[in-house]
Amino acid sequence: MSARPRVLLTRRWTDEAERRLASRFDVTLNDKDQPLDAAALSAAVREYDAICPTVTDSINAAILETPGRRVKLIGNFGVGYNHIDVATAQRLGIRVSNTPDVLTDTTADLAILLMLMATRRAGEGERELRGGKWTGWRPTHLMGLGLQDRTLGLIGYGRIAQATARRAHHGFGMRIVYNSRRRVASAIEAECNATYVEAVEDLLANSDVVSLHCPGGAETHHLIDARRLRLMKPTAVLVNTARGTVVDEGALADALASGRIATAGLDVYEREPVVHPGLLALENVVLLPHLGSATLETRTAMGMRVAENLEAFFDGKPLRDPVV
Ligand code: 8YV
Repeated sequence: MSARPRVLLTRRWTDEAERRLASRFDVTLNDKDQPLDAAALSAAVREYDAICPTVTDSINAAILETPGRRVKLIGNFGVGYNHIDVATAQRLGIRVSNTPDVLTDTTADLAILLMLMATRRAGEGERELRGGKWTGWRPTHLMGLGLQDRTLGLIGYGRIAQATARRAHHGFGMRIVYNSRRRVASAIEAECNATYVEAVEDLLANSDVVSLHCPGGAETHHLIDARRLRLMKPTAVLVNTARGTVVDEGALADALASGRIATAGLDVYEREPVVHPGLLALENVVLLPHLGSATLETRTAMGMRVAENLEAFFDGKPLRDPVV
């Protein structure tokens, strides 16, 4: 048996990140880059000292409780860890780490991209042009909504929301309001002149753009449902770079189809990679395939951050990014 800890990467990573892991550990790569099924994840729990999953792996209680368990650390590739049953991991003494910070700016950029694409009808325009349906310039063609002096309402005000607020406020002149479990320090509010709104309902009613930045999981499941969508302005835009489960997709498709809200920009879905057919049928929604952190440098940095956590753990040092 190898003296080096056995580590499984459940998906392919960037070359540089895979090389770093392989230089220190006995690494198994997923050559086909297909999501692992429950049987393969259970086998991994028995066979590896550390598993490095992504959002496409459901590390639930049944997987973690696999008899004959060898795994000691789940080094998640990503900041969000709603696909891992961390309470069960904690109970079993399995450590869990994640990759905060390194994807903050990249994901905030994507929130802004969705905001601009949705408000300026970029997807509609490109489909029209590529479909050979563009008849030429005219004053009333595909008119959108400008962001200057509009109000951006952020739900959740962690790292990514704050980075989005900085771009929107200092770059586009937007007013910033936010709702989160806890009000942030006044120095953080001052950076973007952000106003805390205690009730989600008030934020929805008063925002031109609503951008979601809360974690996924049971607590935020369908936080945006039919009732709350009805509170939004008919001209409003909903942006989701957080987790698909935060929004009731069926209710959102209805709200967009009936014009109860104007448009939406989505990067995440309730049942990825399946997208609600009601959304696919609409022109007034921008749909991206979970690209929030998808730049070469960020995906490498995420892999390096997982490596730092694994190295610390197997050197007997504190985890850099402990979840539990
Ligand atoms: C990742 C993300 O690409 O880090 C997260 O929480 O949503 C994405 O940026 C993906 O989740 C990796 O597992």
